[in-house]
Amino acid sequence: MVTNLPAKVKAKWAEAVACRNIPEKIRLMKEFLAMCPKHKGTSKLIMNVRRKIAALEEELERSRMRRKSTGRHLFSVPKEGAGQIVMLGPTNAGRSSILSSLTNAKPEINPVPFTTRRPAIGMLRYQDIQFQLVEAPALVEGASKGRMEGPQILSLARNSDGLILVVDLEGDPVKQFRMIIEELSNAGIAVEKPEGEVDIKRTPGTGIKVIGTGRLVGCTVDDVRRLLMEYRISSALIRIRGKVTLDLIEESLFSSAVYKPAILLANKYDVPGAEEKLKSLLKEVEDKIPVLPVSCKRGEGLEEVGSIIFKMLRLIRVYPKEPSSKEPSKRPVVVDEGSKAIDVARRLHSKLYKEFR
Ligand SMILES: Nc1nc2c(ncn2[C@@H]2O[C@H](COP(=O)(O)OP(=O)(O)OP(=O)(O)O)[C@@H](O)[C@H]2O)c(=O)[nH]1
Ligand SMILES: [Mg+2]
Repeated sequence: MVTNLPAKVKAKWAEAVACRNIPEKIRLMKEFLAMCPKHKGTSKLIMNVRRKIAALEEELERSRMRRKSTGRHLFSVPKEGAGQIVMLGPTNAGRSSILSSLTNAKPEINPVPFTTRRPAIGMLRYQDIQFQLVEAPALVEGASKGRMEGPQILSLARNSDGLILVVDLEGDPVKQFRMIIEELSNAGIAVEKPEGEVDIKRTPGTGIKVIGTGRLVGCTVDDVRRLLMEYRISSALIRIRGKVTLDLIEESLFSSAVYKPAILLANKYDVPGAEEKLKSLLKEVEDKIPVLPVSCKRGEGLEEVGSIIFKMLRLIRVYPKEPSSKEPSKRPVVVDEGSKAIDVARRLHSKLYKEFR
């Protein structure tokens, strides 16, 4: 069991997490690893910490490179609308064509590979809300190891609210899908829905609170408090979804793995032989994520994308009403399915939010 770590090892982890200086943080994490007992229950944790160290070392290397050359910088796209959806796929799969079919954006569409070099952005209207679609530059094998701006692309995916994976039925869609999943998984991004999810946010002054739609399994909120105190965390919001055990909460302290809901668009459904390739793709994907065959050329299959995204983000719309008016507002506030009135208040007005508390 993960929870058997000795107190001084937990204290070392707390020290590493609190440290803001990257080289020093790496040193403390390595010290933690050296102290950490090695057995079956800690193997996953050790793997996660090693991954964290590797990511920090890479970040350090990148910032050194940035200082040397001004050409490289992070892609960052400020969020707009009810959710930011990043489109990922190999070159020429048709990401720009899909973006241009679904939104007002006019990215360059071209048979020449690697046409899109910077994120291209458009807004997709769905009923009375909008989603922000972001076409990431093409993902290549080895992206997670640094190839072709891979780390920047994967960090766009990590910061998104959901993903549209794009493969094409002209090439080998199974191979393309495996490549995307492999690169995402190397970067600690999962697209298959886990049984339980934990998101821990340090929030000074609130104490330990467990929120969200999930259920604690085999433990109580007091057990969670005790566990976090061992890691010197006395104040945090723990958002849970699905079935969450104490082990999962402890694991999430060491792992920066995230889950992103995703759909897979199999584009170029119009080409000869597409039907057969789609069958192999469906077999490969099983029911991990929804697959939608589409053709930008014929304008087919894309109508459902908005409603699928809405469902996949598990959103609900709330129509607030001003006390002075009879009718509710026509502009909804969009929040998570598991949200409470306080979350709506937070989105509406920070003053209202403070008063609510
Ligand atoms: N037959 C067919 N061709 C398509 C379809 N969608 C896109 N294409 C063609 O595929 C080529 C690449 O399309 P893009 O939309 O530029 O692909 P991309 O994924 O954005 O590619 P890069 O940004 O260059 O990595 C273009 O020549 C498109 O005309 C489709 O549904 N059917
Ligand atoms: Mg493109």
